[in-house]
Amino acid sequence: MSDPRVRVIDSHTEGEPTRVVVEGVPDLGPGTMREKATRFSTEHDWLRSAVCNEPRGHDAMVGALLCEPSEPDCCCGVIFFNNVSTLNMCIHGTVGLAATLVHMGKIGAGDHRIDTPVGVVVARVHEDGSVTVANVPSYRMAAEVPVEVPGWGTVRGDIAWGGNWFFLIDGQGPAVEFANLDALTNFTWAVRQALGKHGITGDDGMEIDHIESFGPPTDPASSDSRNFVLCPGKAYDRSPCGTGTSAKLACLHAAGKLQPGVIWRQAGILDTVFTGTVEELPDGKVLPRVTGRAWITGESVYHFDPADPFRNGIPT
Ligand code: PYC
Repeated sequence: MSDPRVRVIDSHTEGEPTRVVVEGVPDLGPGTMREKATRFSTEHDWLRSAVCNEPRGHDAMVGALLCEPSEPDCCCGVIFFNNVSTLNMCIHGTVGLAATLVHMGKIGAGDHRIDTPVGVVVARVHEDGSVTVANVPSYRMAAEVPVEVPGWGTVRGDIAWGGNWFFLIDGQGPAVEFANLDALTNFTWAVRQALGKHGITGDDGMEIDHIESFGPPTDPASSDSRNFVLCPGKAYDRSPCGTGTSAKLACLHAAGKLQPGVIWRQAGILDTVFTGTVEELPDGKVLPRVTGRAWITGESVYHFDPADPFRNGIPT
């Protein structure tokens, strides 16, 4: 394996890290972003692991591969990934990517189309540096789906698509408080395993790999709800999770609890907030718009010593 020069720019979005690979991106060939993501997984998975896993990363790290777009009029394409696999979509990562492109002098305030494996999203960079992401169409697939979870009994949740598949639980399991991180991780991990065991999936048999538990806000003056989101690699999202917020917006709208244009303030477990709205689409889905802020935290050039036993990261 040759030693590529890989350069990354790190940021965090409301607490959740994003590491954008800006140099050393492998040639993923022609085709759609979905095809490129598959090629990245099958042929370059070592790079995903080297970027996200220890010793360079940690289990909460989300990587973003800056690619050539496949769709017209996009400023770039992106493939998100984490400690275990590629991700369909990531909104905190899109906010981090937009902040990174601003930092690099590649974009400024305004609308920027970004090609992802699940469709084109639009990042609007505001003058104050915050970013609003117009996500892919989102929808609630099923409401109040029961699943038997060992140790927890029957847990009910909504299944929704917000760019990833989510199981949304409200008012069951441990209280959504920072002091309960371990208990929330154990609970949501048990729910995820139970969904898999009982064959409960999203549309097209896609795995529900994000579990979201909701509780009341810490301070109703600053948010409407607080969540805990378990990501596919068992790390919790430090931000309120933008695709999870999109799924929540779709569920609220489907339940008649959120009208188009009305702002929902979703706090995460660290009490940072994403704001979101929905626009109704003709097919019954909604277009979520989610706003958050990201901060650049560092830049690195990586070395890949062939003698390093953990050159490609320590698998999670
Ligand atoms: O913000 O969409 C998001 C996200 C997905 C996984 C981690 N963050």
